[in-house]
Amino acid sequence: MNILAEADSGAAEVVAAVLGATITGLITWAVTRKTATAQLHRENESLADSLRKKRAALTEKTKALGAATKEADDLRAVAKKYAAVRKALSASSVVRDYHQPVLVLGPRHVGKTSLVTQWHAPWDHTAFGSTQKHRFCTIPVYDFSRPDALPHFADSEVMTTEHLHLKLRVHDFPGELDAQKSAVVTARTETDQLRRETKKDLGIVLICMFDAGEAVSGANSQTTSYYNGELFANLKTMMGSGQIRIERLIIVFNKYDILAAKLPGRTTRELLKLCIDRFAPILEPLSGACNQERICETFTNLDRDKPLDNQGGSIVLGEAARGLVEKMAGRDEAERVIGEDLTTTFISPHL
Ligand SMILES: Nc1nc2c(ncn2[C@@H]2O[C@H](COP(=O)(O)OP(=O)(O)OP(=O)(O)O)[C@@H](O)[C@H]2O)c(=O)[nH]1
Ligand SMILES: [Mg+2]
Repeated sequence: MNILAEADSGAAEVVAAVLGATITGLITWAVTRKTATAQLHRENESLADSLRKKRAALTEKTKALGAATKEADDLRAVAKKYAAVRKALSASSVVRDYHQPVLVLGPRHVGKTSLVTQWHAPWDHTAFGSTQKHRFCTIPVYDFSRPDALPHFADSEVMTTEHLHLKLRVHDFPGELDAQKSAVVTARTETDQLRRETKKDLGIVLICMFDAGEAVSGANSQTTSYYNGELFANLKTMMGSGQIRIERLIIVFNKYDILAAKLPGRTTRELLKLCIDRFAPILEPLSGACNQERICETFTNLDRDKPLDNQGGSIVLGEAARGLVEKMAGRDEAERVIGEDLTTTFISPHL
């Protein structure tokens, strides 16, 4: 009996222990599960929140992308238009005229107007009287283009072509002392305009004409008083102060036909030497006014009654234009266009 009772009480203890452990395990499991569930719930909430925020950010970014895409499309359209405008602007060009001032000086009847007319209206052989007042005319000498030379006024990034027209502005004065004042004023105003127009250090071209026939008889009083007038003194003063500059001094011995007829059998070179010996002292007041290499001389025959015998006028024209063409188009181009200098420079050491 006791043995049985002890056995029962041992079994009961085992059952109680098993039950206790089971209940404890269940409680622990339940508590752990609850904690894990809460943790998962929190994590879930946080993830859901993060997802919400990311969705909102995505929506914003999608909106921004749409706006940027639209803006890019608009800009592409503007760029297309701008490219078309640039193309049109760069296709436009600027036309500019540049003038080389040329002053034709000399006493009465030496042939100043004959020279100017041969350049300006070579077909005109009608008789004309003495020139009564200062006149000028424009003579085209050379046209060329410089691509991409100038910024367009509407868009300075667009470069346009410049079409240049090089011309001579030739002044014909009456061969009287009174007209010399007007020649001096013209020299100054033309130099100012030339510097403004070309923005280059260019000067005027002076053509001093003589009647070559006087080389035999000696310079007449009209010739000596014309070149002894204040003209050269005034010109030299202005040169000294930089107000004017002589680009080229061309001494023209006109009426070669008369000289040759008076001294038959002489060569052109001999006749030229004679002219230089006779006329160089008259030009003495101009000495030092410009570099010797800028001084040259040539014969001309401009008799309006014998147009087929006319000679030399085109040589003077080329030399009057050479400086401007060289400065604007370059030395090589000037040589190509005007060609060889056919004048001589025998007089320059005398001046
Ligand atoms: N024989 C000859 N006559 C010429 C020559 N050149 C000009 N003449 C003549 O000389 C005269 C005067 O010529 P112009 O050209 O009027 O002389 P200018 O220097 O303009 O004279 P002004 O206007 O009075 O100062 C005209 O009858 C011309 O036909 C030439 O080379 N030979
Ligand atoms: Mg004249």
